[in-house]
Amino acid sequence: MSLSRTSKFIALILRHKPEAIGITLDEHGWANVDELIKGIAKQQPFDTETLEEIVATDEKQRYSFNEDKTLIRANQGHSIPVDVELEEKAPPEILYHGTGVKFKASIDETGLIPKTRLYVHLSADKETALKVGKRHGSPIVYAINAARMHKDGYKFYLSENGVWLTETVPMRYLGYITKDEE
Ligand code: HQG
Repeated sequence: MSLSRTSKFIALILRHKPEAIGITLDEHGWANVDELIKGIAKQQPFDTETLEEIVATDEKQRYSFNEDKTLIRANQGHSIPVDVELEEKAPPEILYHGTGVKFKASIDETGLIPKTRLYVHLSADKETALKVGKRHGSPIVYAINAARMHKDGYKFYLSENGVWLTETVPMRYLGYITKDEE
């Protein structure tokens, strides 16, 4: 299996489904590295070196080890309720959210909600948002008035790998960017 496919499998384990390899996460989202390696190795060839390579080279820097490399966790993206000790931070003026056109009608009614994840995921740049949107078919990008939300008391967090997170984005802070405005 390619490194990137294995990385996606690790994302599934560390964000959504540790039971897929019979392990558990602690309250801060940490998995035991030995257990993770043994669990994956039951299903495909896998060792410490491969894990270290994936953590170092993953294109979105999705994972972190603790200091002595006995524990590993995903930096963000969880659906299981863990506290990864996110840094609360004042956001830039504008943040972006890319999604599928097919969700537009629903979003325009209720604003952005986290669906299965713990947070709504936002990016500091339009290009990243557009890429995220394309995962859901024909994409659209929303611009979020993050500075105003923050002023109004909404909390923002910046994950270790640079993803901005917030619990919900009410409609009044959302603007839709058409292709022409890109
Ligand atoms: C949409 C990837 C209907 C929302 C990416 C999104 C990201 C609504 C979808 C990270 C809605 C959930 C997260 C509403 C929100 N009505 N649809 N009211 N509110 N939605 O996959 O943001 O490769 O959970 O727009 O790079 O697409 O996994 O979230 O389209 O950072 O590391 O509901 O996942 O990173 O989809 O992606 P997702 P997302 P990784």
